[in-house]
Amino acid sequence: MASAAEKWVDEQARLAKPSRIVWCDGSDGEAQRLIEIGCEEEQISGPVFLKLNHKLWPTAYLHRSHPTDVARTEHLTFVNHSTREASGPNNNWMDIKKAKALLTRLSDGCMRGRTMYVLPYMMGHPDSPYAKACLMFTDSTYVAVSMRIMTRMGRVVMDKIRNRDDFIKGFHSVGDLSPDRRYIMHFPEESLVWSVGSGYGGNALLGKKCVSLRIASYLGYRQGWLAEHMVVMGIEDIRGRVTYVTAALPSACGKTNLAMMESALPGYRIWTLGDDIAWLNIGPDGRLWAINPEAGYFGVAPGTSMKTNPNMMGTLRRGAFFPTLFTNVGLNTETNEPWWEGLEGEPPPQAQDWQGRPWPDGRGSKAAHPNSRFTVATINTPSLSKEYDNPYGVPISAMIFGGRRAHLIPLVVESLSWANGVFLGARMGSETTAAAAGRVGVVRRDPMAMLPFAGYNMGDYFRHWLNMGQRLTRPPKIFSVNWFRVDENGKFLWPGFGENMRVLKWIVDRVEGRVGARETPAGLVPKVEDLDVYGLDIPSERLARLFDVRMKDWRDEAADIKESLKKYGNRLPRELWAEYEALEKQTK
Ligand code: GTP
Ligand code: SPV
Ligand code: MN
Repeated sequence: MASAAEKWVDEQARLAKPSRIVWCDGSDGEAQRLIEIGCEEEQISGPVFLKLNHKLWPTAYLHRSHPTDVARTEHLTFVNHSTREASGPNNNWMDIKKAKALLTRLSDGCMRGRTMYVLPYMMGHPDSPYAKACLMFTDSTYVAVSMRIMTRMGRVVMDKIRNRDDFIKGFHSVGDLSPDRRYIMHFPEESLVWSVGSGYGGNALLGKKCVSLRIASYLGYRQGWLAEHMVVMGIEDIRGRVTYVTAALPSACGKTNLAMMESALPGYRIWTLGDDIAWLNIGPDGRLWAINPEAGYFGVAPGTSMKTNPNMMGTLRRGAFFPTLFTNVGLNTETNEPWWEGLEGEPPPQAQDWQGRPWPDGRGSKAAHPNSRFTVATINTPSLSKEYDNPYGVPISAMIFGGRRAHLIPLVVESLSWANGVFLGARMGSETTAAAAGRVGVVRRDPMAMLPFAGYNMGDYFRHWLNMGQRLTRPPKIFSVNWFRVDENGKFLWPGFGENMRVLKWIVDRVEGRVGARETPAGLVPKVEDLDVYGLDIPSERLARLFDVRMKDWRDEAADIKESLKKYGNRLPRELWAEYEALEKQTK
């Protein structure tokens, strides 16, 4: 008898009408074959995969996506619960029947002449009680290969879902790649993602934002856990003790860099577990335990160098796990190497830009798209934590929220309590980046860095956070950070990257109760003597500006926070209004 998985795939294949169906097993040989197919497969600007210089970048291939398909498209992303209320003002919503009729029309025959790759994959380690079995299919060779890097894919998953039907389902087709016929739709009540018309990143690698955040956050809401847009990492101190923390920052705001930072503070180091997504469960000990459900990085290329992120450069050049992909970076045509803005060394004299056009073009255009990325397996990481594969994850002592704010927000702030910490996360704002289509550099509220990713009403999500706190007998402390404050010339006040360890050290010291703090309307900040700036060339006046709290600016900030919270109406927990009112009072 056919399993629920086989039945579902058959049914969808009758709609999509592929010429071939291939069930993938996640093996090395299969990855090799898929790469070979992609190297022969023509698309607009050359083949799907272009082999790069394997002497210098073992296992690396270049992929160019369609020029109109280079970032997540939030305006075309929908979360469809039975009622609009359940999806909330934070999501686009369409009536389920209408949405399915639309998708059915767009999907009818969408795979004609193409291969349907069926991908059984696991988010989380297969032995983890917190992991989820998933099944998606796609007509994109690029997506099939990327999913093998980003998730644990293969036979073990088929064994898990053979006799059950509670796996998370994903339908993906590039369609005709037209933005007019592009929809990334979620049906959380039936754990289904249906994505048509995009082959890029978070729109198409369904295990990532669609499943591990939008679908999973709703599962977490129902089942009592959290799915978050967070780094998971260990901070080892001079005594050799490791403190595990998570950090949520919006897209392209520094998670990957933080997750594998090379410490500028001697005696301290970072152990990497994950750079984008954390699933957090309450352990029998009353602590919060984090796993990274992913198995790869889909990281921002521009700005990545031996200076900013040597661990990532090591990961990319190691090539132990086959293959590594670069998407929409430039190509040094002399040496056949990938190139992007911010990589060390002189720009190549002879190159192609991310669309395959001759570069430099004399007009100062960038070689790499600002949201160009690499896809590489986590196990290649030199700074990989030995707990990476631990099915139970790691116990979390601190959670950090962050944003990209040129003004106002101090370098680091500690909250006063769990509810105050939830408010700290809920009021985060950040300047928009190239990770999503649309304007760049405008401040928007992005609660917990989850605005584009919460798979249900954000008001209910805040309530769920507060409830989680009540169930935790040993809750983590909650902090916020901002690496991006600038001076009057627009220059960053804080050096960032490896120097961020100085801030993490203070956070660990607070967790351990080793240092005090100073109270401000923004929250608790370090006392001047407690932030370790030994060996850092920064004038004390500049340092003080990182903690400047100006009442007038905070009054404007409070007003903006109020507007953003009002959107959630009576779904906003009373406790958060109380927190807001306390803030407002302090800025008077
Ligand atoms: P997503 O993959 O989109 O979720 O992004 P991310 O949060 O992982 O961001 P990532 O670490 O890739 O960094 C994005 C950009 O921020 C890069 O251009 C980095 O160079 C820059 N960046 C990261 N950390 C710092 C920092 O401490 N200071 C400054 N000034 N820039 C940083
Ligand atoms: C993000 O935008 O937060 C990313 C890249 O991590 S994507 O996979 O496109 O979502
Ligand atoms: Mn992300």
